[in-house]
Amino acid sequence: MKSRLTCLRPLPFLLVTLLLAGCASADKSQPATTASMHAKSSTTAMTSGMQMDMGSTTVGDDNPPTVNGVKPVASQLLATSEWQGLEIEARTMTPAPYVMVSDSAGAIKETTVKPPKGTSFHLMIMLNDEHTQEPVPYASVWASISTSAGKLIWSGSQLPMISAYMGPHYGSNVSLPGPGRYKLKLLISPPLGARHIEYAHVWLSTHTVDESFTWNPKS
Ligand SMILES: [Cu+2]
Repeated sequence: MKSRLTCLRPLPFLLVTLLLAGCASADKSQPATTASMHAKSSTTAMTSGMQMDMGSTTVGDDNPPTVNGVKPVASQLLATSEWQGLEIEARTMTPAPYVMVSDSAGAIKETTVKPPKGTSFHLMIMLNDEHTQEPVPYASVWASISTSAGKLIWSGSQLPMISAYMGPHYGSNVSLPGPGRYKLKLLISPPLGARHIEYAHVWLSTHTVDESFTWNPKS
């Protein structure tokens, strides 16, 4: 499990389809077009109210930058796993809008996707090289959540997303029926495309993660 902050990491790659992740809260008081690198911001607005098995991590910088008028918010660790040197983290944060960026005949278009009413949290799957802590892109992640009795509650492909504060990850907004114990299943498919040889011979099959977590939102 990585110990460093999950915010303020560099974005070392560009996704072909960029998803500007809604992994922070919009601060209407900040100018929308200004990256106020030392603007007043707070990371104490922990609004998700979730109680997870493995503790929580808050963004620890007392004066983090505000990027494009958006402040960081805390995320909570849901579960961790490891696969051939790949650190797998499931995290949650307050549901937030995100922007789908598409290329339609050369015209780049942004479409804002708001979380549906009743969304429980934004689920983020982080894949990081456990040695370098660099995010591993170009994989695909499918997530499903079931009750402890095995009834499927939610299932979906995780979107490749980027966030100034959370870094590249695979995410979606998730609705649960209420507090309780749930099972989380992840199917992680190999990162496709070219690799430098240090990543030869790893992550060549579909990997399954089975974890459990407790969701206990405060009213
Ligand atoms: Cu996200």
